[in-house]
Amino acid sequence: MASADGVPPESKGERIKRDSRFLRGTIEQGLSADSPGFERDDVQVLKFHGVYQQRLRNVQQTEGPDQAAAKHQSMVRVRIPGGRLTAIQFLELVRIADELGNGTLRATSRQGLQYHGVVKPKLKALIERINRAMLTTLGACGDVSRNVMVCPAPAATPARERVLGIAEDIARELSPATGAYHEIWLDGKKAEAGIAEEPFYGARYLPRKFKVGLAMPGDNCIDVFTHDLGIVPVVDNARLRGANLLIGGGLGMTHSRGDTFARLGSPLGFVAPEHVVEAVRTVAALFRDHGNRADRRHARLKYLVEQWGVERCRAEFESRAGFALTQSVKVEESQDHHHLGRHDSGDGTFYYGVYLANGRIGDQGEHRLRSALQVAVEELQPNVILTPQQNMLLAGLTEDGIERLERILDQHRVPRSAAVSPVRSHSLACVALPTCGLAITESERVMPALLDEFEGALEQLGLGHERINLRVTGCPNGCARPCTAEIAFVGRKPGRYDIFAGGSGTGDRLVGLYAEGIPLADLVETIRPLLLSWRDGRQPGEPFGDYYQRAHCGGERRHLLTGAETPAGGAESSESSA
Ligand code: SRM
Ligand code: SF4
Repeated sequence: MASADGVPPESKGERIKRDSRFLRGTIEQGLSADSPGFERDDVQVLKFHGVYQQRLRNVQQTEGPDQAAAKHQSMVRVRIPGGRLTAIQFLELVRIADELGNGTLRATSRQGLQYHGVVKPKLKALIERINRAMLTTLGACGDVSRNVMVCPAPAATPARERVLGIAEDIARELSPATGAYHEIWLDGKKAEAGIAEEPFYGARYLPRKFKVGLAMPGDNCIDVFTHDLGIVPVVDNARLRGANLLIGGGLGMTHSRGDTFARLGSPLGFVAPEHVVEAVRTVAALFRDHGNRADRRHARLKYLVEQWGVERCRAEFESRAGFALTQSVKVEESQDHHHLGRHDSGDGTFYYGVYLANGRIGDQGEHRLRSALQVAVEELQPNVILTPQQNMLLAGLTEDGIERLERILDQHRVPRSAAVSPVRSHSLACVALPTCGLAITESERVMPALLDEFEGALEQLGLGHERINLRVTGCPNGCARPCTAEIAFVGRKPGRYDIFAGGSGTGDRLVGLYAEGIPLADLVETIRPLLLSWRDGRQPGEPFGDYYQRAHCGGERRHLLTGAETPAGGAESSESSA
């Protein structure tokens, strides 16, 4: 509702940002105070610094200081454009987890890394150490441009190198510029009054998070349609000719709000390579100036794109950018490669994708993944690249290096990637309980058992060799991108999930609701008849998601949560000319 002067009221989040003095708030005072946690407004501001104050949920609360730690601990997210790390950086990040976190690292679905269980007295040292490793947590969360994703396959062609360079430029260009981060965590000099601290973002930053991802030709492992701005490079003779832009993707929904929805990016147009960074900046500026600042549930770019329509988005874009958009160029269909196992990088070296099981890097009994990675990275000094599927590539290896790596994995009881089933290697689960404050159900912790059961069902049906991508989340916010999966289980009520189906390996189609409120123990049994009907009714080579759409949806598209017809243009697949 607009106020008397016609200006829409701003949400509480907007007020907190504006009053925070470019992300300072009272964080510095909070750090030295005796209390185990931070002030309420600072908790919001801290997100821009990559820090989420959390409490451990669904665990027996302990006594004394441990109880305070369980109630006030932090998740800290490292922003790593394209997921690229040196061996030295990776080894230091692991050491930091041991010394200042809970001993694990979590590779995320956007090629970042998270620490969990960081208590306030260790927070500053942890962030300082991350920065000393030439990495940052600034802008890993908050209403800014988030970690820029890029297909992780090592760059061995001029086009790939160029795309990588563009991703780094976008990340640099849209990083918050405030001096607050240095002041608070790195004892930097206090900013002088009157300096324009955020020339691009301004005092209120963006209305909400803004996500950019760059695919590679033929490879959609980054799920390019799900980003606020998806970039699809167009390559001719190994050279980058330009890029198609997809605007307005996003997956977050709220169960109780039928007017929230998942949306795939719509083709905006084609730009030359030298214009890509400016194009991203222009779209971010449109979002900054016109996004909804009154209702955070509607503050993502996708709602502005819905409201304006793509034609108006194009017109507004061109009125600001110093160049015109041309028509999107037809490109080859892209698949969601997981990059696991051994691959030739094309430059005389090899890379190997290690399966991390929902991104959690830790030692568990005999299965010593973290130790295996430490030994391998120490000895082989590879480049380390995190993937959008929460896995990790070790790159720049010789053939002997690959063999040595496989032996190290065996010694630590870590499965070689070839031994991981197609279903498991394409699966994703979000963090959820016990740390995520928004989780309704379990996800990461139940995924291994769910996958065992799912694989068992596929085996029994003679489908054990088939690949289906299964994604699980503890709520409808979409952190493991369930809305583009072939099958998704999404937390609905404690212990119960909605089942969705019908996404595709090419990522250009949203799922539909198949069953509601199914208990965890019944999920696989509920989906079994569908697997059976696919086995018996599919056309030769027809993937599960395509079969489901053809046989069960008849092309109809419904709101993912309410079952109502989707708004015009919303929750629709985009043209394949992306
Ligand atoms: Fe997410 C909020 C974890 C990728 C959509 N996400 C959260 C928070 C911070 C919970 C919170 O706000 O209190 C979760 C922290 C859990 C924890 O304890 O660690 C969280 N999101 C994650 C990660 C770690 C999931 C994972 O298992 O890997 C991913 C971190 C990526 C990174 O490195 O930056 C992660 N989140 C995503 C994605 C997937 C993507 O970006 O490719 C999405 C869907 C795409 C999108 O943004 O539309 C996603 N997360 C959300 C949303 C819904 C936003 C919306 O538009 O409504 C929330 C809720 C919010 O922001 O209020 C959310
Ligand atoms: Fe938490 Fe929901 Fe994201 Fe899972 S999808 S990490 S439960 S916000």
